[in-house]
Amino acid sequence: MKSKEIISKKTALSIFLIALVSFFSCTVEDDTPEPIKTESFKVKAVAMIASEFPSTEGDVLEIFGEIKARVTVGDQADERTLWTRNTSNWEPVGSTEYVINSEGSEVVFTLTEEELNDGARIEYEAIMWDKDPDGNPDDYLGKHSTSSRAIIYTELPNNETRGSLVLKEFNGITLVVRITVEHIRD
Ligand SMILES: [Ca+2]
Repeated sequence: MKSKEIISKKTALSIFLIALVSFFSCTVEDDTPEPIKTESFKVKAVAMIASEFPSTEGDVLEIFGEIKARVTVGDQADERTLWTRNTSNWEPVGSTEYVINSEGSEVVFTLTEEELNDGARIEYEAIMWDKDPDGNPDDYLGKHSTSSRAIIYTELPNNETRGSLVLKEFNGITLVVRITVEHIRD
């Protein structure tokens, strides 16, 4: 009788310990923070086209400069270069679309829900010149940038939003840079 009592006490103790352990493991699991909700955005430099340029320039402009994308959260900025050329590796851009599609021409930014609600912005910018092959100063075509609250892209009905940067600082030349911002949705 006594040994039976000891066994049942041991059993009771084991059950109690198991219950205690599972209680604490449940508590630990409950303490695990919720995964942070994020949204991702792809910014892509798509193409360039010279919508206006004098015939004295020939069939194409000799375009060089830089296209950049940037995400800002408060005073923090994450900037990426989508396209860059200099005076010696310019690209021919005329009245038919020059498709960019080069390495690095699209980048993905990921923002947390908190950053989106705190006013995170998506910006893109282009600065361009047309090379002068005769050794005269190159023609500065201008600099243009746009900036929008990133959360706007999550509220639009389409995943992809088209934008354009128009550079027309130099008289008689208009260069358009086409950009897309895609809100990556599941
Ligand atoms: Ca030129």
